[in-house]
This record gives sequence, C-alpha cells and structure tokens, in this order.
Amino acid sequence: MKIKTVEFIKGVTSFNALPSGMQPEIAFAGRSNVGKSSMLNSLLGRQKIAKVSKTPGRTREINFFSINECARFVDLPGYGFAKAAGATRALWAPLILRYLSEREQLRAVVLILDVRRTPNDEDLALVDLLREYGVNIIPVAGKSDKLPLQQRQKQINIIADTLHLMPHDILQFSALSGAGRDKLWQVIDMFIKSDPGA
Ligand SMILES: Nc1nc2c(ncn2[C@@H]2O[C@H](COP(=O)(O)OP(=O)(O)O)[C@@H](O)[C@H]2O)c(=O)[nH]1
Ligand SMILES: [Mg+2]
Repeated sequence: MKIKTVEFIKGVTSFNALPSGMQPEIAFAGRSNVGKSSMLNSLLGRQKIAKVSKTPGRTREINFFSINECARFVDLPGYGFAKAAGATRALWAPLILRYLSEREQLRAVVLILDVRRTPNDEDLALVDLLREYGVNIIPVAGKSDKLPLQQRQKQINIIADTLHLMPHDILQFSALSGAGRDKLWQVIDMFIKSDPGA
C-alpha cells in the first residue's frame, strides 16, 4: 500500500469507546519490548507515530491509527511484563479479549515474536485464543538482524514447533534494517483486501 496519510485516531480503554466505521483493521500483538512500536513506525514510514519505549509495559490502551482513511492499524498493549500483573492487567485483559473475539473490522493479528527467543506460555496462549476465535494470524519473527542466517533458521523452526505453525509461514522482519518489510506489507495488504470473516 502506498501510504498517503497516517493519523492517530485514539487510545481506548473500554469496549464502548472503540472507533466506529467499518474500515478493515490489522492488529499488532506481542510481548512487551518485542519491537512492536518499532515495527509500526517502520511499516508506516513514520519515525515516531508509535512510541518506541525504553521503559516497556507502560501502554494500557488499544491505540488506533488510520491509514489513508481506508484501513486501520491497531496497537494492542504488550503482554508478559511482570510488573503489569495484578490490578492493571485485570483492567485491560477483558477489553482485549472482547476486541479479539467480537470486532467485526478485525482481519488479522500480526503476532510479533523475538527471533532469538523460544515463545513462552503467553505467546502460545494468544495463538490458541486466536485459533479459537478464528482470527487470522500473521506470525513474524522480529529483530532478525540480531542473528546470522543459519541460527535464524534454527530459531524459526523452534518458534514454529512451539506455536504449532509451519516454519515457512513465519515471516522475518527487522525494524533496524528494513528486512522483510515489503513482504510483511504484502501479507497485510492481502488481509486488508480480504472479505470479513474469510
Ligand atoms: N536490533 C533491533 N532492535 C530492535 C528492533 N526493533 C526494536 N528494537 C529495539 O527493541 C527495544 C524495544 O522496542 P519497542 O519498539 O519499543 O518495543 P515494544 O515494547 O514491543 O513496542 C528498543 O530498544 C528498540 O530499539 C529490531 O528490528 N532490531
Ligand atoms: Mg511499544
């Protein structure tokens, strides 16, 4: 997609506050610090539209971005940050579950993993949940610049194994070098153009 305009719509903390309009949505999810904001900035060609944070785990809202006024990127709160447990987590988890299960506009979730790490229980729980809800998953092994090719291939196999995915379905991406950016956009474009519920 050729990006003409990117606009921050709003940050949302309750289901009733979700933006109206039927533009297709692509959501982004992953552990805190996995590189989600950097990926959004890279895809949108904007250096700071999504905050790149040195103190992870802060964002509690679902943030909506409008692209060319015809599609939306949805930045889901990062998970797996121990300090966000307890009361705070209890507040936002139901909203995310509801968003993922009920949102008609949602076409796919980009699941961001760190190429160097074996996915943990929370990553797997999210994959299982998305499968249960019938939400399309775009798995991406991010920070690919951190590993040389051979080790990367090994890790992709481990990630695929852990999440019960096919290795060739896992995209590689680096916000640092831009590697994998065009391919990821192609897949996102395909889902944006897909029929709802397909
Ligand atoms: N080497 C490398 N570092 C990255 C990449 N993407 C993000 N980072 C770094 O990882 C840290 C967390 O990134 P951020 O985008 O804030 O992660 P978020 O918490 O998932 O939104 C920052 O220090 C980034 O500079 C990447 O592709 N390669
Ligand atoms: Mg972030």
